[in-house]
Amino acid sequence: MSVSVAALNQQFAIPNVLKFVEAGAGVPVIEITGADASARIAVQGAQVLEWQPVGQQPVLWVSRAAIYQAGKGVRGGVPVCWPWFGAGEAGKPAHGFVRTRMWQVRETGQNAQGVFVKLGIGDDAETRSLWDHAFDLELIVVAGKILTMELVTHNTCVEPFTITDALHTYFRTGDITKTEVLGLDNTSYLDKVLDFGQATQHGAVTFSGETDRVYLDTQAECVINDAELKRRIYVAKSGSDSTVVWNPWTEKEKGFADMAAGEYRGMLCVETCNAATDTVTVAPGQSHHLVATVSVGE
Ligand code: TA6
Repeated sequence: MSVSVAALNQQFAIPNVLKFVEAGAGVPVIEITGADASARIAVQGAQVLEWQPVGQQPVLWVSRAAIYQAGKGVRGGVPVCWPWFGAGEAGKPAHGFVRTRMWQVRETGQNAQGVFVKLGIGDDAETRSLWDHAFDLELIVVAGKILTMELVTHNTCVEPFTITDALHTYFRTGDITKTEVLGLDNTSYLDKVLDFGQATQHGAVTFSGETDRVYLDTQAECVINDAELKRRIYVAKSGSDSTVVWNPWTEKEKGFADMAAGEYRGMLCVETCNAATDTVTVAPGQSHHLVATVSVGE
């Protein structure tokens, strides 16, 4: 059940700081203009779309061909992948089912770190037909000088369940061929481009073709070194044992109707997750917190 933008503004708007707009039919988006940063968050999928600290260029990437429609995730920003990362079982959606569903707005406000929004979603007959567990899932976003995203899985049923999950963050870069990702040196990874063959990272991750790697058993902060824009993006994390690095390059880009030709050169994903063998089992009544903390520096 979707709530109107007018009703959302009535209950959750913050004058001159936070408002709801319609980005497409049935696609309400939160627009934040805080003292330290601006941001946009789609209520559908609890998908952070944009974050731009004052004085910085936009940090997240969204395709200029992105499609804003009910039931479809936006190409870019931070899709929430849950309760599985990657291809599901046959007939089930890739990256789980919460990124295309309408979440509830639960709270908005301001604190010392910035403007915060809490969104939530629970199980229903449709989700149980895809994944037969009771749950409550929350995303808490704080947009300020730093962007913090916390995905909280609550197990509200009587048996444990096991998930994989991701904050699938798309970052803007000046030129992917002049970009490197630091922090994964000597880390084992599964290379999706080579049929998930196992390999070890040596030095920085650089890009000269399709890159799709699941780095395992790593809690490291990653640094995106953007030589073109002369900036570094720091991606710290907790509650995450995997990091995925992805760029579709030219061929895969062609396969996305919601990605324009050549856009691969200006983006990359560094995803904060628990993927592949890095699964998370949540006991009844317990919770799991997946946190990504993004900042920008020289
Ligand atoms: O995280 C990398 C990846 O799994 C790629 O293999 C590619 O499928 C990408 O996610 C985007 O997936 P999507 O379902 O959003 O098109």
